[in-house]
Amino acid sequence: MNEYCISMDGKYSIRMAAQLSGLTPITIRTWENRYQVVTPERSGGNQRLYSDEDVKRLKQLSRAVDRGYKIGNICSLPAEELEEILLQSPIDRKSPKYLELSLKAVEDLNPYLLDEILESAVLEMGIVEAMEQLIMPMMVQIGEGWNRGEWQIYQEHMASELVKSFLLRKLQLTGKSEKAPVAVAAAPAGQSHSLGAAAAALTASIAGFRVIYIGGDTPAEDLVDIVKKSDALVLLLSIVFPGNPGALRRDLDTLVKSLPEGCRFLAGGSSARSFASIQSMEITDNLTLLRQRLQEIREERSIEY
Ligand code: B12
Repeated sequence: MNEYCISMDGKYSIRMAAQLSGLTPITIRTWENRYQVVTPERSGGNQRLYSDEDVKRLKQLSRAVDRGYKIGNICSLPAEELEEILLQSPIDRKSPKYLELSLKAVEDLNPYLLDEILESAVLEMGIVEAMEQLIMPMMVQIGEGWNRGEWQIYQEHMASELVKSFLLRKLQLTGKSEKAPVAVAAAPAGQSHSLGAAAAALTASIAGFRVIYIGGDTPAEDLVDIVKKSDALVLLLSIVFPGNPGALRRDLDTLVKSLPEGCRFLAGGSSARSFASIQSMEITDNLTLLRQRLQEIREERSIEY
């Protein structure tokens, strides 16, 4: 087992437990030694192995500490009492200003801190809300700042790469079921803006789809091919940048004509509305609506079968 892997019997390494609970491995070890918050099993090689229950407990404690409670005061509370505390504590009692903190981490070129801030935001807000209210607005603000000459291109690059790896890491952790309907997520030819596609991919995964994330710059004919090969129920196309609008319109026409009849074609991204006249391409303006729409599509499909 390597440090990130889940063991054969569904147990997590300390790295994975840290990632899932929003803590660091050092904090987990300290809490175990000082307060016996969990007692993980050990592998043959004496590595810690955490169960789902252990991770759940760590996550609860982490959320309570985020709200200002001292670990020493809450470590022995039963799960129900902890949940009570979490429900009663206003979410923003000690709520960090995530957007400001994230922008500062980008300004300071600190990808490790940015990653930690995004993890905390996801734990507190949920992944779709964190993408919608923090991660994508942060990217838009960086773009605007760069346009005004206030940010350097390398700051935008660092943020884009970190966000992309963050979203794809989360995607790997969700929606792997072989039986789930398939969604393909991409950005069209000539478009290297792939973060919207990654965000749409993760949203689909949360909505119960098995997602094939392709990324940016994907020709229409290839997308048709991928959809057919994977028997996808949904194609998600992210149109963030108009690029060459004539060529893009031709690609969208190709998709509408050539996608298999059962495949739903959903588009989004800040330039998607310019192509609203295209029939059979459904535009969804944000990720919350996308999640709802995808859940409806899944339900419709299970009624058909
Ligand atoms: C990061 C970035 C890049 C990175 C992309 C890295 C990557 N892997 O994605 C790089 C450096 C490659 C890049 C390149 C360029 N970029 Co750029 N880039 C950006 C930036 C800062 C963020 C883009 C982003 O991810 N935004 C977040 C998106 C996803 O938000 P959104 O579109 O509002 O989408 C929301 C919803 O619509 C929804 N959504 C998104 N996709 C989907 C899909 C579905 C199916 C659904 C339902 C919903 C959905 O999710 C979001 C949250 O609600 C933007 C700034 C901005 N304002 O966005 C500029 C921006 C888009 N880029 C711009 C430009 C000009 C370029 C370049 C031409 C620069 C150059 N001279 O080379 C090139 C073009 C490259 C190309 N051919 O594509 C301009 C576009 C201006 C315009 N509208 O004409 C912008 C707006 C910057 C600016 N203010 O000038 N860029």
